[in-house]
Amino acid sequence: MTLDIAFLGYGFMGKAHANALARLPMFFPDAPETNRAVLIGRNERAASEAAERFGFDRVETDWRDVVEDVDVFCNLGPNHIPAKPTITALESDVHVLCEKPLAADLETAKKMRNAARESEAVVATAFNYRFTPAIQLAKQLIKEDELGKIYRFKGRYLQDWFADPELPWNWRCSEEASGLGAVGDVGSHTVDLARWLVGDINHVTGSLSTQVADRPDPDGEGTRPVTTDDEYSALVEFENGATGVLEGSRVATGRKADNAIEIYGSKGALEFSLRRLNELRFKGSEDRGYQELLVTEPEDPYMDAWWPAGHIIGWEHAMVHQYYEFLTSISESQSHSPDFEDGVAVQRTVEAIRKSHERGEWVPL
Ligand code: SOE
Repeated sequence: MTLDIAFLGYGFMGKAHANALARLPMFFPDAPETNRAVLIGRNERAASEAAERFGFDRVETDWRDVVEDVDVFCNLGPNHIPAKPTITALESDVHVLCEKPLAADLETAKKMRNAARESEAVVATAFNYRFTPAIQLAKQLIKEDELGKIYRFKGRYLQDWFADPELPWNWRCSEEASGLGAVGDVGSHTVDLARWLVGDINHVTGSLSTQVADRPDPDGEGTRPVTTDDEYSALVEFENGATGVLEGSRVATGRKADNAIEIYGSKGALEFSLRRLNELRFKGSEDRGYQELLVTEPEDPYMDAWWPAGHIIGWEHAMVHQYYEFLTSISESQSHSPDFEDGVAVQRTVEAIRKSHERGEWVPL
């Protein structure tokens, strides 16, 4: 079986996803075969250049001409684009992988989730950090009860690409196009890891702030208002009684992609940072302090596919693992995790953080 794949979008995510598909057959020979069939983009010239570099057969400028005719549709565009092409693809049982957050708002995300429930297709929300080997090992340790009862989760994702007030206005500054700001973008990843590793969240309280209120208009003189948040902080309560502290920013000067978690349980604890993504810091019940586990042994998740132990991997490898799991779910007619139910749960959580900010009180989920 060769799966014909269409991408909508060819920016950072288009490049990362195309790289993952290109690497997949070399390192995971048992993965279903894929063909990078169509790249969809409104600007034909730019899309054609990207298609050539990313290894796509052809370009289309209108998603309507494509999404029902391929086997897999990957929606990698800005947050306000996703709903229609995704729903149309699902109505034809075309498998869909959608970048996070699922949509610009919860109602739209639910429509996408409902379309997935009605469809025979396999769906994925691209919470790629789950597929980092050290995070997979964290999940295993929690499953094996090495941490005992989990008391607390701490998670942060800090970036600084908006710290310069002269950065021109872009779609992420617009509530209409982006929905939420930092809380929806980097916050989605932290909420997904919290839910996946600890469990469902049932109460949140939080605050948002916009540090740079106006940015230079990219199309002319003057400035345009920023209607999304630059940073958020939240406290959360999990159904199982654990508590959590979450933080995210795109104006955290000096922090480029500081995605980190800490989990504390009755027997053990663990710590992960994307800055040292091949390592998991773990303290088991018999350990006096933390051990620094280098997660590159052949028995570590996904690592026998790559290099001999100690030869580290990078951010992009998790994207390869994500496609390995998603495409294998398709070939085995099984559901994939994270799916659109997870996408909606995360969207509900980040929107509840915003509601809590507006109301000044805890919000139940
Ligand atoms: C920008 O903040 C961004 O590209 C996010 O949208 C991604 O989800 C994150 O992985 C990297 O940074």
